[in-house]
Amino acid sequence: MGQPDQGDEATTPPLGVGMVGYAFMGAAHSQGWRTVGRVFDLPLRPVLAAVCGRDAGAVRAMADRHGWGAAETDWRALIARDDVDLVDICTPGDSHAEIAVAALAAGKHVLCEKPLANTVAEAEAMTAAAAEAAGRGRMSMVGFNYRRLPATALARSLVAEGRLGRLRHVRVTYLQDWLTDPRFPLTWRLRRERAGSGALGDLGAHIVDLAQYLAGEPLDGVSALTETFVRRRPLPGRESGGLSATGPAANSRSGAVTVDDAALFTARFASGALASFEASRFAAGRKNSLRIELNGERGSLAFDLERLNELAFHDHTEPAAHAGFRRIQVTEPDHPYLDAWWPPGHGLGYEHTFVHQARDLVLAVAGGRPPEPSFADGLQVQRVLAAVEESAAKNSTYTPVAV
Ligand code: SOE
Repeated sequence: MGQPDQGDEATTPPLGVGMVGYAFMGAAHSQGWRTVGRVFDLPLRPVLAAVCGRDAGAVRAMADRHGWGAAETDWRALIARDDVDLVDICTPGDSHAEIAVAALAAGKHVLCEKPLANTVAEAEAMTAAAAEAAGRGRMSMVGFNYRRLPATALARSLVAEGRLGRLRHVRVTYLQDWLTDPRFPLTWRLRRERAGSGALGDLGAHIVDLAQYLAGEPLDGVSALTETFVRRRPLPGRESGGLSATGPAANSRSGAVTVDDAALFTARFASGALASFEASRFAAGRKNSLRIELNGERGSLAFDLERLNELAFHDHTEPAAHAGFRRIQVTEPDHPYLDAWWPPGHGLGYEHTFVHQARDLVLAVAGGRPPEPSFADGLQVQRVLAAVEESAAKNSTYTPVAV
């Protein structure tokens, strides 16, 4: 078990990684840690030291499959290991704060999956711990991985260069459809005590961060609607049955869904630019569809995760006769991250965002430079999510149409 070290073992110091959690994000992060040293020349050599999960058999199998040197069943034992320098938290949100604060106190660097936490209070505690740890040279970062696509990184540079001019609009949607079927069981993502919120925290966190990152400024306020379309679901581990002539197979044991299925909100940036956000798990036919468009006085940008090697750019300063959105293939060596990969025209994928995330964190740790997005950035997103839930609960701006 264990993996051949990446990079030149003789001269490149190791950076021992310990990961807590081993499901979808655990697999994606493993791919990133395993690949990054084989693609990028780094000052530190990531070593997949240990992975932690409660099920001993499952975490051992995962360690074998993904090349982790050891398997642990207690995250406290993992952060105590001398061969772990950086703790990567890939668990549901209800354990982010406890693990991150303990890992930082133990002198480890920390990467924490999004959203940073399940509550603002937890995110504040994590941010305070991260600030204290930074004074000891320990870095911390939140895993908003969609910042690390070449196309979104290019979009950020174009906005920062002023190619859009004064921003007027940002409109962004993040749509999935895995909950459309009412028979999907009541997994942890549908329980507030585990996930903190539903589509809002899972998908909405990504698009709030991405919108603020690309705009280069924070949101100032929101007005929101949220909805839970299916309020009870079959408990996991029971045959939910298939659709039959009489509808979903009856299942005597079901539980309450305690999070949102969809969140829609309008918002205003500090500069006065207006924004609209939509996050849903009921957009039938949309599997992992994130689309964002920015409109400024001098131009517009549009990105579609389903065409993630492309960026659409419209230069509004060009004569109207031949202006319009042009499709930039973001695969040139001088585009972000691309010089380490393939020749122009050979695209990347979703998994490469985790390789780039690992690269940027390793460079920050080696350079002693706090990475972005920081825990403070994650806290700001958490505060936007809390404002969305408060607005939706107050329902204050919702005006019924007169009949
Ligand atoms: C939700 O299904 C999910 O896995 C998110 O949790 C991830 O953050 C996103 O990248 C893909 O979809």
